[in-house]
Amino acid sequence: MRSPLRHFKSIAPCIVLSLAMLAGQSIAQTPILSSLPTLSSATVGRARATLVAEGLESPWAMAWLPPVAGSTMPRVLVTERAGRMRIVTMDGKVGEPLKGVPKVHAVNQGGLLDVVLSPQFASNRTLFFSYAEPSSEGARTVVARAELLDDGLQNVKVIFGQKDRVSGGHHFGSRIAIANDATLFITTGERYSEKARAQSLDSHLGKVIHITANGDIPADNPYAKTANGLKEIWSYGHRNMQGAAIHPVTGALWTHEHGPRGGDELNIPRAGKNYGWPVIGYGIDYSGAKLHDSTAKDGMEQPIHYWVPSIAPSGMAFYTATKFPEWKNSLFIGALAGQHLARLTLNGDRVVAEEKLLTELGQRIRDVRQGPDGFIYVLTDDRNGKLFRVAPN
Ligand SMILES: [Ca+2]
Repeated sequence: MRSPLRHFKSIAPCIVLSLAMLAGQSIAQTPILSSLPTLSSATVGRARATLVAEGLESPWAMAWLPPVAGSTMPRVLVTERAGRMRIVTMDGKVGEPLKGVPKVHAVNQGGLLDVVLSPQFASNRTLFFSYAEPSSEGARTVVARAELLDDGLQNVKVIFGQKDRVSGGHHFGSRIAIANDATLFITTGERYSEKARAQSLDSHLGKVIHITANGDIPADNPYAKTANGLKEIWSYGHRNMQGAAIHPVTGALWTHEHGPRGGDELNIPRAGKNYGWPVIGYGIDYSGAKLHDSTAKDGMEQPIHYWVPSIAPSGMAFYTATKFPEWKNSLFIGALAGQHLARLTLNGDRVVAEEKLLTELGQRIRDVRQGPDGFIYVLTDDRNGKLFRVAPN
């Protein structure tokens, strides 16, 4: 016999879904720049979010631009996965798509992905962006450099492309982090169906890539002077990395990666090291089947932090501003499936606490960056994607 409780359980997901839809409608109708209700909870962390702009279709990444001459208003360059870049100003105006963006493989997780500015952007107008590049033999992750004009890109040049072209639309990575010596770290994915290639040094799948701003090979790459592996490889044994940032004190690259069902990881990838996928890990297959014999093995590195269940991390930013002292030594990570902004408290290279912020938004967080004003900004992964300014509450 069906109990009342069981009946409630069967309709509960519908109630939750309806509430989520209502919440989505109320946010969508909120005028630009108006404050959302203060978000606070004793159990899930303390932050508030203010809507800055909306109407971005599946935005993926943002990079802060200097203000235009005669203005102090911050501007941010935003990518949309379908293959568009737009400039968004802090008064909520969303610009027209920039010209000159190459054609992208906008299928499932593929499309236009990350964007970062050259450290010399003020003088050379140069930026770097990653995307899934289409071809008749399958798609691959590439990184291009270009110069930004008022209405678009010029001199677009691919400076890295994966050797492997694979059909389908999963696990392209990718993020770009510029090291203190102006070289580029690029995170990739192993294309899901090709996970064994994450362990192959003759493949660019499931690797951290390290190149110069011209696409040349830095002298400290582990396979720069040997025939044992592709010269662009920095580290291997990764799954699908959608977060990368340079530590503000040590200068080391930090990355995170999606696990399967459980087993998302935070790593500090070192040159020539093996991060284990798909041999070791903390997750199981989506079907529930066992994936790994063990969580550790000689010759394979351990993550410095991992998530079970998965939060599906995307975007990452160290907090280096002085505006909010309570966020000092924090690492912010967006959560897609987890629908929150994770704030990890660090002590050196150790994670000592984790707080879930913005759970009340009920949004998939695709990217997180520190703004020039010392606030944290997030992009939501949605057909009506939004830019929020975030502050402690
Ligand atoms: Ca690993």
